[in-house]
Amino acid sequence: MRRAKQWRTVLALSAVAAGILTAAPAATAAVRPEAGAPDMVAALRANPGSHQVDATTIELEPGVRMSLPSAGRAAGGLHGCPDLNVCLYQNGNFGGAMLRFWRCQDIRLENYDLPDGRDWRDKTSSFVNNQTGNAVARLRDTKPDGTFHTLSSTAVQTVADLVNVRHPGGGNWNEKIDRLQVC
Ligand SMILES: [Ca+2]
Repeated sequence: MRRAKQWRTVLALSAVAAGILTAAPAATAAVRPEAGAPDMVAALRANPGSHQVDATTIELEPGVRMSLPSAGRAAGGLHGCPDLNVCLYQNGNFGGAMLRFWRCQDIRLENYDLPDGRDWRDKTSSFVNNQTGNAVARLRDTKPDGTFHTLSSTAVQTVADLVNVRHPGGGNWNEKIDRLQVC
């Protein structure tokens, strides 16, 4: 009688131990990956081949980076535009997403996408030319027939709202830039 009772107790303890052992791996496997900012995840997905540089910036290709809207972005440079860069902003007053360039090259903005998946063509509302040595950036509005208008910017220049810049083809330069000769 006594022996049978002891046996039942051993079985019960074994069951508890087994429960602990099987529960332990489940607990360690439940570590959750740190979730990225939704805009960051979307920006990386919209630009295949890009990679994250810091909490608010991705590199699209060498010489081309995009910063996401963020309160901390304006901490450095000129409106967040680092030295030697040309920076295009989605919104007026240097707001929204920012696309920046620091190599002399001819850029087609259709090659880069905003976090929402739309490309950057005709999306710029303000810009900063933070290059040096009076470097000239040429911002262009091209037509399907190959003709284009050019807005030349000599460093250092900031334009807070392209609505205020007259376009030679009529109206203003807001949301018309589709190509850029950086320098
Ligand atoms: Ca255009």
